[in-house]
Formats: sequence, C-alpha cells, structure tokens
Amino acid sequence: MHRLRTTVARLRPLTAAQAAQSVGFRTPQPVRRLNAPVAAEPFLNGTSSNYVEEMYHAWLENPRNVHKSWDIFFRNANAGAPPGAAYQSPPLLGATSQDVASLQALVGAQPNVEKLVEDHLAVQTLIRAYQVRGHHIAKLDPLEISCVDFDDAPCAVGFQNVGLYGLAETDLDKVFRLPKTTFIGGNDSALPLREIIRRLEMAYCQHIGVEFMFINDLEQCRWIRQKFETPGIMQFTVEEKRRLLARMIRSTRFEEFLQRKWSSEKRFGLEGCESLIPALKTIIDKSSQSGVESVIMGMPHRGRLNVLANVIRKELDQIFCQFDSKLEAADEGSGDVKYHLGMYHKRMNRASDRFITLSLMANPSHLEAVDPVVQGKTKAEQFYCGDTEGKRVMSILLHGDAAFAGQGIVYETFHLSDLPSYTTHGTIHVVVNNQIGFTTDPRMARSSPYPTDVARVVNAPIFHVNADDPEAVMYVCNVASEWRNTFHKDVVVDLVCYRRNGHNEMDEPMFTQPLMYKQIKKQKGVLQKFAEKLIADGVVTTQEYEEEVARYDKICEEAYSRSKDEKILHIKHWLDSPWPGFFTLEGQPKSMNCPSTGISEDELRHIGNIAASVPMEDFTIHGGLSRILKGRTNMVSQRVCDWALGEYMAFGSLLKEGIHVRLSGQDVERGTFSHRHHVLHDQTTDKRICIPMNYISPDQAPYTVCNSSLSEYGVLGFELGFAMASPNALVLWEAQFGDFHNTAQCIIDQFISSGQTKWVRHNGIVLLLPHGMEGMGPEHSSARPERFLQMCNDDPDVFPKISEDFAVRQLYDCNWIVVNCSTPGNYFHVLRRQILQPFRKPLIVFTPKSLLRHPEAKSSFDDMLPGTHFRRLIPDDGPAASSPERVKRVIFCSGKIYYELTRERTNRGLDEAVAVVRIEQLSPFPFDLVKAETDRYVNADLVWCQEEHKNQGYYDYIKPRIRTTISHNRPVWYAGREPAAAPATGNKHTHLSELQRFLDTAFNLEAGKV
Ligand SMILES: Cc1ncc(C[n+]2csc(CCOP(=O)(O)OP(=O)(O)O)c2C)c(N)n1
Ligand SMILES: [Mg+2]
Repeated sequence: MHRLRTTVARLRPLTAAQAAQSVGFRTPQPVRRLNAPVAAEPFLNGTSSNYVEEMYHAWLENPRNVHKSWDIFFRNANAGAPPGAAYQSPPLLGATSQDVASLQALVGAQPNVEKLVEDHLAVQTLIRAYQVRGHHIAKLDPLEISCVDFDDAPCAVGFQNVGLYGLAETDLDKVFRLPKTTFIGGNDSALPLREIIRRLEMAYCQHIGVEFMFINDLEQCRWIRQKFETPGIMQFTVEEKRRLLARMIRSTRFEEFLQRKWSSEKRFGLEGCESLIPALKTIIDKSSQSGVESVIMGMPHRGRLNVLANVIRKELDQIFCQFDSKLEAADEGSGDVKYHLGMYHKRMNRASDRFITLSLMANPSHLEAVDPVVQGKTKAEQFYCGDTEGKRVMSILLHGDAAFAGQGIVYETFHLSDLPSYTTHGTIHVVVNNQIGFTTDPRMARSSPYPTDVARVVNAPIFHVNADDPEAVMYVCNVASEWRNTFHKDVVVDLVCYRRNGHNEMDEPMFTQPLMYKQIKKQKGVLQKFAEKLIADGVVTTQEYEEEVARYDKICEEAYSRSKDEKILHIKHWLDSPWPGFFTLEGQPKSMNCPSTGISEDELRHIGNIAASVPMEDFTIHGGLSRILKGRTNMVSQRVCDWALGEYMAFGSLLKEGIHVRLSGQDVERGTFSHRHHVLHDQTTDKRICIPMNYISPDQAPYTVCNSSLSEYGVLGFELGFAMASPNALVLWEAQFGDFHNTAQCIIDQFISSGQTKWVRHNGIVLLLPHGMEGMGPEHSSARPERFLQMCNDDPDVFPKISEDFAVRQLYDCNWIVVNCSTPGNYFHVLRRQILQPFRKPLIVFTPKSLLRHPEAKSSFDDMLPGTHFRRLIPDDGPAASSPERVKRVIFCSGKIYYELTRERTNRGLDEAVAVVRIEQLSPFPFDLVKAETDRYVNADLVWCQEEHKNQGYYDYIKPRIRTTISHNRPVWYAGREPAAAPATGNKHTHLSELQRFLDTAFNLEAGKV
C-alpha cells in the first residue's frame, strides 16, 4: 500500500522547477503526497503502479522512450491536470456527459489509456508466465512422450493464447515496452509483441526448461534470466563444437566397445544419456577455470564406468581388466563389483591449464547413500586447505531420476547445504533422468511433476535439458558452474534422456514399457544426430568425424590388449581417498603397537582448568553453568575426572598434539544431558559464544563442535565422509540417544562396518551412542549393542593366537571396535587410542546417561598419566580378587550395570564371594584377558549379566566367546532381562522390578541358574 501511494504521489504533475530539475536524472525525487485521489484509479493496483512508475521514469528520461499515448498522458498530467483527472477512465456506461467532456479535453483524441495500461500489463504477465512456466512446454523429452504431467497447471502461452491475457491477435504487431524484469530485448527496450513471444519461446521453450522463479533472492532470479533470455547468448565457437563432438564420440564409443567385448556383462551403460560425459567435463572445465582444484564426485551405477574412463580418466586397461573373472585380488578384503569402486586422479585440465584432482567416491548399491559422504569429504578438504568459501574444492553429485525423487537422504543432504558447519558452498547435481527406475514409470514412482522438485526446498535453480541436444547440455552446465561460482549455492542439471537398454544390459524392457521402448528403438542415437548436424553446418567433415571415431576405437583396442596382461586385481588402485605418508609404501601400518595414551599431570591440570574457565573478557555465563564450571575446578584440585571432563582431556590433548577434533550431532554443543557445555553463551549479548576448547594452546589444532540438523542418516554420512579426508583428525558423531542411530542404518551397514573390506579404505569415525536402561521407555534406552556386535568379524569359535602385539593386531584385523566404557578414564583412553594407533578403525562407543553424574563414575588422574592405557577389561580389584580361589561366582558385565551389581553385592555381603569383571572392549573380544580371569577364579561359576533383554544387548555375542575361551568346560549362566520385542518397558515400576529380578538371579549363588 505504501508503495502504491508513493507511486501515485509521484504521478502528480510536476512543477516547472521540478520538471527542469529532473532532466538528466534517472530517478527524480518527486514530492510525496500520500493521499492523492488518484489512488482510487481502477488501473492503479499494486502491479500496474510498478508499471506506470517505470513508464514515468522512462518518459522523464526521454519522452520518446515511451509510446506516444503515454507521452500525451504524462504531458497532460504535467500540464496541470488536477490529481486524478489525468487518469480518468474513458467513458464507461453510466458516465456523465460532463465526465466524458472533461476526459476528452485532457486526452483529446488519444487512445484509451486504460486499455493501454492493461495491454502492457498483459504483456508483462505473459513474459512472467514464460519465466515461471515456460519449462512446462519446453521440448525436454528426446522421446517426446514426456512423463511430466502438468495437467493441473497448464502453461497457456504462445501466439494462440494471447487472448487469455486480454490481448488480441491484432496486438501482435504492436510495440510494447519491455519491463526491467526481462532481458529478451537485448539492446532494445521495446519490441513488437510477436517478437517478444518469439524470443520468450526461444529462451524458455526449446531444449532447455529453466525452473527458477521460486527462488527468493531477486538478484539470483535476475542473474538466471540474463543467462537464458539474452538474445544469442547460447552460441559456441567451432572449436567448442568440435570438442563437444569428440567428447560425445568417447562417451558413445566406450559403451559400444564394452558391449562388443562383453555383451553378457552388466555394466549399467549410459546409452540414451551419452551427453552426461560432456556435461560433467564442461562443469569440471569451467570450475577449473574459476579456480577449483579438487572435485569430489558421488554417483550411482548408471554410466559409472564411462565416467571413470572419460571424465576421471582412469586407465582403460584397468577398467577392462575388471571384466576378467579370473583375475585374483591382491588386497585383503572382499572387494566390490566394478561399478562401485572409487577413484582418485590428479591431472592437467586442458581448458584451464591448471592441475585438478578428481575423485569419485566408492559407494554401495544403496542409491543416494553416498550423497552426504561426498559432502562430508568435500567439507573436510575445504577445511584442511583453508577454503572457507568453497573456491578450491567442490562436489558434484549424480543421481538417477527415481532415486533422486524417492530417497529421503537426498532431502536430508540438501538441508545440510546451507548450514555453517556443513555447507560445501554449493553442489552441482546432475540427474540422469531416463524417465524410468528399473521397470517403474515415474507416475508410479513419485508424486511431483519432476524428479528434481526436492531441490526447490533450498532454492536451487533447476535446469532441465533435453539430453539429445549436446549444445544445450553444454550450455546449462556452463551456467550451472557459473552459478556455483557466483552464488556458492546448489544447482541442479536435469538431463532428460532415455535408457536405450533394459535396467542392465541383460534386462528386457519391453516386458514392462512396450510403447516407450518401441519409440526408443526408432530413436536415432544422439552422437549420430549431432555429428550429422555438425557436418551439415560445416563444423567438421565426414572424414574428420570418422577419423576421430577410429582414433578412439583404437585407443580402446590397445588398452584391451594391455588389460589381458593383468593377472592381479589391485583394489588399492581404486582408492578414492589416499592418505599419503600415513602407511608404508606398501600400504601397511608403520608399526603394530600403540604407545601409552596417558598424558602428563600438568596437561591434565591445564586442560581441566580450561574446561572450568571462561577464557573471554566480559563474558556472562548462566548461573547454573557457573556451578558446573566450579565443580570442574574442584575435580581438578581433587585430581579426578567425571565423564565430561574425561572427554575434555581427550579432545584437548589431541588438539594440543595438532589433531583436529570435530564433534557433530544433535545438540552436541551443550550435550543432550547438559553435561558437556563446549559452547558457552553470553547471557547478555545475543549470539556471542565462547568455545574454551579452542583456548588450550596457541598452536593447537582447531576444535569444531556443531549442533547438526535433525538427520541421523545425513549427518552420520557427512561425518564419515569428513573422517575420510585425513587420518589426523578425530571425527565423532553423537546420536541424541543411541536408539536413533538406526535411521542412519544404511551408513552403518554399508559404509562403517563393511567399508574397509569392500574398498580397502580406512576410517576412524567415532560413534557416541547414549545407551542404558533407565526407565526412559522403549526409544530412549537402547543403542542396540546386539546389532553392532552381530556385525563384528571376529570369530566366536576360535581362540586366537596370543602374540605380544595381540591387542593391536586384533584391532587391525577387526572391521570395527565396539566399547562400553564404565569409567571416564577409559573413555579418555579409547578416544586417544583412536589417533595413536597406527591405523584407523571405526569406533562404536555406548556412552552413559546416568553415569555422567554418578558419584562413583569418576577417574583419578593416576589412571590417565603417561604409561596408562585403555583397559580392554577391568578385573575385580576388591576382596574377591585377593582370594580368588574362594570366589564362588564371577559376574562378567559391561557398562553401567557394573555399578548396580557392585552396590547389590555389598548390600548382600557378597564382596568376597562374587567377583565382578567389566568387559570394556566388547569387540574385538579380549580373549586373552577373559582367559586370565576365568583361569584365576577356578572354583567360580560364570555369569554374564546385562540389563538388556536376553535377545538384545551383548549376550549372544559374549557367551560363545567366553565358552571358546574356557574350551567349553564350564557353563556361562545368564542374568538379565527376559527376551522381549521392545528394547525397554515404558513403565517405571516394571522397569525397577525387572532390574530387581535379574539382580536376584545374579546373586543367588545356590539356585536360579537360568
Ligand atoms: C536404496 C535402494 N533401493 C533399491 C535399489 C535397487 N535398484 C537399483 S537401480 C534401481 C532403479 C534406479 O532408478 P534410477 O534412480 O532412475 O536410476 P537408473 O537406473 O534409471 O539410471 C533400483 C530400484 C537400490 N540400489 N538402492
Ligand atoms: Mg532412471
């Protein structure tokens, strides 16, 4: 309303002085009169006032800038027409003859002003319709059977539809002034309607469909309009066209070569979307030219071998030899199929003459699961090279149409894109939209018109393009790279294409898509079409084209011959994240021992004091926090640590040693249980924070602690990727409660537990999973230890050979480490061991809740000094241990139940009769230490006690291993909750009675052996 009134006021007649003043000025400063009667004019609504204002400014610049009718109109107004009178509507039915006379006096024989305004507005609306909806009618589908259904939202544009906008066919040759919201005019500010429509059709309705008008940022919208509307903007030099053809040849002939040589092998070929290769190469060229040095890519199966060969430039013989089923693997591990392996390659980019590193991340079959992993790795590379704006390192993610629309992780990954600790400053997404997912049509696979609609949530522009037009593809890829380079935000290129074969080369697509495949059979290949076009245009000759084809075929044949010499498959050649210097040249750990993980008393005291301080001036913290910090001061003076302080000691000491520490997850900054407080908030100044951990030492590594989005799948994947970039970082992801980790199950199963064996790639990620039966109900109790333990690769039935380096070797051989520490000191050690051991392994830590504040769950500094280590097992050190032969029962347990057991033992006066032994490292199982305990208590029976239900927790994992340790010569009894479907009861009373019942079992030495 304010805007309207201002505009209206501006339309007041100018005084002579004002008129004179305004000459030569783009924006005069008219007198404001807010309640001018003209505000009531019917044509001056919010939109039209913008338009009239624009006309007015143009008229002020030069009366000839506007149509004659407008000129007269403004002159009349300036000549002193009373406010409102100059804008009188032409006579309407019911107008008085006086009205008509006065209007005629003003405008004389001038055209109908209202009609004029309406027509101009109609043209504006038409332009906007193209901008908003032009993509609906763009010719995007090479098969012309488009699966995109816009029935509910028809895009009525084109010559035949001008009537819908209130325009007539007779208006087509009238000249209309173009609004500033379009660039179709080029140097012209006005064009005939016919030409306006023609140019809009060219910009928005050919082989490119631009979806962008939903973007909130006006400058970004303007930028895109300029890139697509400017006349003649999509032009390429002969050189560029020839290069494009060469790339199309490589892409096409590579698939044809594979098909010729291995016609019965699955390869998930790219046929039907061959322009993906020039698309990616264009993005990489352009990004390299703007300074990008490293591109990290994630992609699914489709066209992956082609991307490896022609984008990353993996040696062809290395790819071809993968098809040889007789090839033996040289590396340990089970390996993976050829279209999952990763790759890392540094090469000179010819477009930019700069080096660029391209890496394609290994990935599982689980579509889109690699997305957050790529983002995490990208972020880490940016972080380690100080690239705070994403100018040197970037990511490209490729997607299939069905997966992009269907997999929730896509959405979760998008939501990381603009978060300070997770942004990679813009990802270029490329969708191979072959309009089918295996055998399923899009109309059965998604509810949105496009597979790309998910990207709209983050205001990413979406460039749909007909993949049968390589030039259009190249153009949008150039624009996408420029977009990322300009705005550092995500962008999507939707390559609308088809899949020439079945889902894989063995599949019969006619079973399920008969009509589509009839059409596909008729479809001329894109290379052939493009080559014919370029030959017809004189860009290349037929002979040149054929020579280029022959040249590439020869390259393939030669590589094929070489590939036959390969006898051994080296999966290590397919590493996506090498860690130079961390391993020996043969890729082995540099040693098989782990130094003491203790630190000096001074260091403990120093870090403890930092943890208790507010190292910023004039910083007001909350009173409750002051008490917590005071508590820390007291602990330091008493030389003890609670859980939070133990963690502080581990992080702080590693930081001091130059190891970056990154802790991420929901509410990790404070800690779900309000125990951590790594970020202090000034109570008087908004957004003023202090992170004491970054004040440990001037040359320390930086500490990152970040509250994450509420996504386990996305954020765990991200941190896993982050941890891949460097072995010299402790990267931790904490679940809010361990129970919630299973929404990230795919990352756990497909990457964390099995990543090394599939892809020979180490990863030291740490999962902190709050766990414990505390009466909090079925979803706030269990981190599901049974699931993690079930995936451990140590053999329950074989007692291992105990060598001197057994403890470390066992860690090296396992797929991951699972611990449940019962003391802060042991937690401190296990975190430090993650970095001090000479290799990297994922670490799963079941972390406590009530132990965070349990008065007994404290560790003395003595347990953390130099010479001390992580304790895989903590033997009983009470009266039972001093006369072991008199002990009647050894209760093995893990985690917080230890404290309940020892309290109960004392209450029952059984301190001498019962030993309680804590297994802190569940996996790999400490066979040697368990054996020492079972050997020591020769007369005791053995019990495994856990607070979890019998079919959950650790029992199924532990029992066979203890039995193996004792050569099956004694039973292992169970004390714990009974089998159950849910992890915990929601009823506090039931919870407590269950606890009492199994404690009774545990300490009933005479009977009750279950
Ligand atoms: C999470 C997941 N679910 C199911 C599958 C099985 N699957 C493999 S490919 C495929 C179809 C994928 O379609 P699309 O994303 O369009 O890629 P296209 O094969 O068409 O290139 C399916 C369902 C999978 N690999 N991952
Ligand atoms: Mg598909």
